[in-house]
Amino acid sequence: MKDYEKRYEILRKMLEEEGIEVDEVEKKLKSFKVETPSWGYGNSGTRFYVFKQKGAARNVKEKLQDAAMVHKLTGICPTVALHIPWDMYDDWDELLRYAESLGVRPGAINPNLFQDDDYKFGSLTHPDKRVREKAIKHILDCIEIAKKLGSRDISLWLADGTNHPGQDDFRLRKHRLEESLKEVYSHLEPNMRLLIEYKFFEPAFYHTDISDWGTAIILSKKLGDKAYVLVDLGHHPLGTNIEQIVAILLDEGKLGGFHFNNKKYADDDLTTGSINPYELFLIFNELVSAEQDGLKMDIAYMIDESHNLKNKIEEMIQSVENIFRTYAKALIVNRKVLRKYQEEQDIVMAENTLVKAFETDVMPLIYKVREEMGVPLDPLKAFRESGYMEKVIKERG
Ligand code: PSV
Ligand code: MN
Ligand code: MN
Repeated sequence: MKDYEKRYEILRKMLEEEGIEVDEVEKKLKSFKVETPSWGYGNSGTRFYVFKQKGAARNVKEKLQDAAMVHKLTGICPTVALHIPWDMYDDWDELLRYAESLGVRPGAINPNLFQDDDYKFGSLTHPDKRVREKAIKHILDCIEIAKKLGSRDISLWLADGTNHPGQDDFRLRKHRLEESLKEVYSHLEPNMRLLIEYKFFEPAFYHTDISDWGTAIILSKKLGDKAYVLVDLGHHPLGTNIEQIVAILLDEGKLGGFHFNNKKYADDDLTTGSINPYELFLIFNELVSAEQDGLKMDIAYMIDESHNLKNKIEEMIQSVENIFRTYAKALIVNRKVLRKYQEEQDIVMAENTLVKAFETDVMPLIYKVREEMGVPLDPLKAFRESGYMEKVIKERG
């Protein structure tokens, strides 16, 4: 890797000859940020079994430590999504100071409306007003926590749905949901945002109340300017064209955030970019295209993964790497040429323009950016050499 400068010069020249502004690409890469999830650092697994890992974070402070390590090595993960009550803490000011002392900050706050007997038949959609009020109260508590921590976004994923035809009335549930969300929305601070996450099934197996982006955008449009849609890459039926959904949400000004992961079958939460890297590229292609066309967008990039088999910190670094590299590839798409081919209906060359960027080895660009950011060129290698895991295994047991 030491000779990356030579590779960098060759790549830079090649891109410049194509008319790509390499300085601009590097600037974009340096300002890219992706949030990691606290729940990705603790022991978790499938409903079949949790394989406990030595040294896995046991509480919110340890999760912040691990997230800070990922940020230290990658330079692009300064915030950590928190999940309440999993990350409940009795002194938020102290926790905020602790996070800052590690070099990170709390990011999106994720209410938990699925681990409580009361939510068996729904939370914000529940037929019983008492349960709906309890769910609303929980989100309002999360808004208070967000205010204390200086977090802007509330990421809302609901498990609400039914398992059996006839179990409840779709439209009544929709009305209850809208009413509950309105109440929640009215408590957001002016700078805060509600990110509405959809998922087509699971844990509900017949219907889910917010099953798709259509439902999520309807809700966010009815609520107002502080409500956006959150796209989790694992939450669509197989074969769904996610990049098209992204394009439409961007065009409507309603894309608020991403939960990155990858799926093979359902909500597998596998390493981002590990199953279908080209799909990830096509998604970033839409994001970059919209940005370059001057669309107003403010997107919270977040990872939503929790791993049962791989070392959690290594896996997070691997995901961050895949995301960063794919973003770089989308940044070097020759958009002028692509537009020209599109206008001429030269389908083969239009497609090849995308494939060319996708197949370009952008690592020299990334090494250059990392060098200038003062982070290791190979974060995974640096992690393995750091002794961090050995240290926390000793400390945490
Ligand atoms: C459940 O599907 C889920 O993975 C959603 O994607 C949420 O974002 C996440 O859990 C945390 O609540
Ligand atoms: Mn998610
Ligand atoms: Mn999920």
